[in-house]
Amino acid sequence: MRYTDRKVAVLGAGLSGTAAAHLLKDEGALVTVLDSAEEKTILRTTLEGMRAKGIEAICGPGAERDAGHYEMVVLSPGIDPASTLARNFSSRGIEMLGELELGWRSCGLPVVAITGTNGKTTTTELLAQMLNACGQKTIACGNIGKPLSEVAREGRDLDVLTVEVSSFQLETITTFQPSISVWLNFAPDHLDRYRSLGEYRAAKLRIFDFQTAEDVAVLNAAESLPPLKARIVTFSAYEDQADFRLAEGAIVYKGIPVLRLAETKLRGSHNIENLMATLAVGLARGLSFEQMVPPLCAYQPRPHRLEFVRELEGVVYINDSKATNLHAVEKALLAQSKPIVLIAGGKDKGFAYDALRSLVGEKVRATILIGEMADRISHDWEGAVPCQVAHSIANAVERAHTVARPGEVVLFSPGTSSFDMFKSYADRGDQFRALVHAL
Ligand code: UMA
Repeated sequence: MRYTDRKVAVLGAGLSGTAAAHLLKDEGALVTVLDSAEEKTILRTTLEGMRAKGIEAICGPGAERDAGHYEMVVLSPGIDPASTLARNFSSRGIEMLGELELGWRSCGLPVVAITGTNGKTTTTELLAQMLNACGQKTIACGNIGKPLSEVAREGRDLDVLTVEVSSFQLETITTFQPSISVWLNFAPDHLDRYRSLGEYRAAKLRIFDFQTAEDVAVLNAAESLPPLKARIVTFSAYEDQADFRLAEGAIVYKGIPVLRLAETKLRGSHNIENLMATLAVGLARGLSFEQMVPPLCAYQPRPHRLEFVRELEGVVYINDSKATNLHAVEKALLAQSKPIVLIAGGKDKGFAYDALRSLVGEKVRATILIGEMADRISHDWEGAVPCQVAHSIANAVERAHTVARPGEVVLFSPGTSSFDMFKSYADRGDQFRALVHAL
């Protein structure tokens, strides 16, 4: 057991911290979980489960004491390495690992890692479903919701791991080497964690750091990336020189159409690129297009991503609650052919909405704004489109219903995270859907 008798602190009692703590305990470590939140705010079953296994858990202000007592520390992705909790350890020179790195070291399986500001979850799911259907046993894990440490503990019989990776997870890797890395796209996000866009991008670029010439990098051809050691395969819905490109309603590889878009259930150019990246990974893993196309055509998009909710009085209602940054809203707006009544807004993540001003002016007939950002967005878009501020999601849906005319679409694409008013983007999307059904 590789961590026998090592005194390890795990920071964070969420999904990652809990999985890491159990893995380390199984590997013989003396584990303490530290979480800055008060004990009553943490899932009781989580704490009971850990304590029953002999894992100590310290919550609240006590979590920030006695860091010198530990030999190693494991960080949950949501905890900023610059936070007081994390700096208590790094300032003492204590070895620090991210949860992704910990899980990777114990998995012993090849990894396909997928990053990008948008489309990570769809591509991860699409790829996992396709690989399994083609006989390559895999599981979708990582940022999608199943920490690598949990996968490592389960010890399943798998051929490869399909891992969604976030910039937060990549910040703390030290050996993580995907045999295939996918870079879907890059756009402003998480400016509440990073001091600049460059810092966010640098964290994401770490996905390539430990790859060698034996590995593959699947890249969006429209992105300019630094020189990489891995073998490069490119895709793009816009660039003609890409290995996977778009022509006459089909994805084309080396001049040959391999997938007709009308046969898939995914819509929008961002989803075409997600499909291209998936095909590129499959090809790199030795699959033929004949094998890959049927499962890709069978894939049903997840809820909250341009999800059709209903048509009422000639108005189509779409739930795109997963749009937690402006790039995602841009894609959602571009995917619509009808005039739009847009519901947007939410938590202040540190960016302004003025980047969307001209596109909104072109495609949106009216906006209803919610949450912390409502007044600022209204200011950013003043003169481009009529804006109303709603005091709740129910009020926003009512207003949209009143404003929208037959032949238009009500698009709920917030453009930022949900935590000012909801538990998660899923909770936000579920509430929107229920309110629309109740109209
Ligand atoms: N905490 C502290 N001190 C702090 C900050 C947080 O103690 O300074 C504690 C909190 O009280 C909480 C715990 O840390 O108890 C939460 O840790 P966490 O935020 O890492 O959450 P997890 O439940 O472990 O979820 C994480 C990912 N969350 C983030 O990166 C913010 C999940 O991605 C991921 O699914 C999960 O690990 C499993 O791998 C979510 C996400 O929003 C979906 N990701 C971002 C995104 O996709 O944009 C990156």
